[in-house]
Amino acid sequence: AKTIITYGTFDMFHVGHLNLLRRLNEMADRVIVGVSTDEFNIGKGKKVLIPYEQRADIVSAIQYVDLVIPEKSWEQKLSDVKEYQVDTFAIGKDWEGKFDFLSDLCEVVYLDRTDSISTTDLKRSLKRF
Ligand code: C2G
Repeated sequence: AKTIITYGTFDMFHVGHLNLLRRLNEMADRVIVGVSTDEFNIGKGKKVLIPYEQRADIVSAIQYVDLVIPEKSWEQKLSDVKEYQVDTFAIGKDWEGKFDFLSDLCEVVYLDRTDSISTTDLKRSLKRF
């Protein structure tokens, strides 16, 4: 059975996230998602609106997702791939090339993003209310 893993913040869950997770489910039998912890996002310089517990709860409820783990560091991808016998690592093309170091351990795939939606745009449009 094929296992695929991805990582992300998944703040203010939207169809861009959903489309990606649906794609992963089409590509593998088991889908694992590393949801970035609040602390890790500070390290990414990324402000999040929704706390980790709630972001992890929402991702866990998505039918395409089999397992949610916390993403606490950049390095954990190496041990996660081994621990969960991952066949493929996949992430959106905004990260193209950044995780090629994993290609010794598993297939590395960069997927098209969904256009015209992002948490940044959602936050900006919310400000207008
Ligand atoms: N995504 C997408 N289309 C969008 C927005 C996001 O396909 N319109 C994808 C991203 O490419 C990523 C996933 O949804 O694969 C999660 O996006 P983010 O929550 O923005 O992830 P990010 O904060 O970039 O964290 O170690 C990897 C990092 O944790 C990725």
